[in-house]
Amino acid sequence: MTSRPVIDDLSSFWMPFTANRQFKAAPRLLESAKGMYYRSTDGREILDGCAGLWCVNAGHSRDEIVAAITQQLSTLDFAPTFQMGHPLAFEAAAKVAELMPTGLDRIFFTNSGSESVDTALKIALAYHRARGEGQRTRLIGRERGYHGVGFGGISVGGIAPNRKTFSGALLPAVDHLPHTHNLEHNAFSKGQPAWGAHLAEELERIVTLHDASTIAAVIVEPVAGSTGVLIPPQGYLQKLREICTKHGILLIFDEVITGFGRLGKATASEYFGVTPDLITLAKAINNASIPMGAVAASRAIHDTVVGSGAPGAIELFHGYTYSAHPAAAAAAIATLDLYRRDHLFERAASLAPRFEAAAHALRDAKHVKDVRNLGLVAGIELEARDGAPGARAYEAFVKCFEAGVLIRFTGDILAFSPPLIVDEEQIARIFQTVGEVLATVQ
Ligand code: PXG
Ligand code: PLP
Repeated sequence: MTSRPVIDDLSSFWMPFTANRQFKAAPRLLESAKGMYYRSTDGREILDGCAGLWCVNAGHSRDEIVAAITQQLSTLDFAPTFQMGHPLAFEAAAKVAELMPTGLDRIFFTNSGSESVDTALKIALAYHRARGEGQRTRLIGRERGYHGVGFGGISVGGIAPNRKTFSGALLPAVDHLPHTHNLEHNAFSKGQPAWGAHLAEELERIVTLHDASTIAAVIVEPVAGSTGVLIPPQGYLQKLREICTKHGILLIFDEVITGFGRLGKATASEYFGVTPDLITLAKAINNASIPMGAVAASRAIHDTVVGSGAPGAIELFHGYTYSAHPAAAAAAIATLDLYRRDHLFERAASLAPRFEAAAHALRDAKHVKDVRNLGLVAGIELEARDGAPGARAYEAFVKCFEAGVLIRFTGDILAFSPPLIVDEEQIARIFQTVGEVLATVQ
């Protein structure tokens, strides 16, 4: 393959969630990808240990998805979905609905996880208002939660640096549950930790403080990804569900990362056997090939909101120009067919024990203070370097990239979430590389 000359002016692109000056001084550029591998502009193959950004679950540049998008763009490039429609929007919604827990089969399309979160929060408020409980406006998130970067998402989110600069402009009526991370009790847990279900009872304390009649919804990631892979303690999500039901509070699972096979089932809701009222989705919904997100709503929520409008009136004043964009919808249909045809969720489930063993083999590696995992996601937490939090994980990330393996890091936590097509040899190589790299990290 011939490489294009590397662009020498990197100044115009203001990069997201990036140390721009540091990056531009020593850039890492990817120019193509196929299956499990990226290729960098310096011609090296990079094994993808994190499915891009937890999103390319079927592996890169899959022919079936590329063909569906190409065909769609030359047939119908764009069509409005405000007071108009196109068939693929309805077909894609039906296919997503099929994979959702029973009853969550009404699908609202967005273009990203952040938009899905804002959409779900707005649907929650609209639902309560349609039922005559418009005073239920308070939203409950969780410390260390990541719900994207919209004002709604950072308000219910719990990652301090994402909030600090904007703290004067966050949504006014928000509270947060405590996070569940505790290495004293749970270090090196395989799968769900035994300790911590009682932390869900903090929701009762918040309900007592504000009164249930003021609370619209609780939003959590069933497995927290972005903050560094926090696995829910056994029984925790069940308890959250019980308390929400008891008080008429909607439960939203943010499944932007866990949706579409990451835990070996279509959703984390299915994996844990806990059904929320709303699920936010994005990323792997169409293998990240075209921006797309969605909210799956229970039929009760949908019917209440849609049933409340006067005949001929718009029921929900919300939507995006690109909601159910034809190319994104075509990509979603092709992707969901591919997941099914190749049994990729089952594959993830059957690889999970091997993945767990390979991750936990690093428990005695230099700097490691925790290893945790579920399905095809794992986190390895490092001791922070004195006075330089995050520096050690950054060094590990750069050295892994140089050694031909792409991983994620956040703070001093390394995160792993390979495409579900990963094989056992590739799993071994990912963690072996990390072990070798950690031995050389300061
Ligand atoms: N909710 C959750 C649970 C997410 O993980 C979003 C919302 C926002 O999605 P968008 O599409 O607006 O980015 C996310 C996104 C990482 C990382 O490795 C995680 C995400 C995005 C980019 C990087 O920490 N999660
Ligand atoms: N800003 C302006 C001026 C617009 O006209 C629109 C949409 O028409 C938007 C923002 C929202 O864009 P989108 O629908 O892509 O979210």
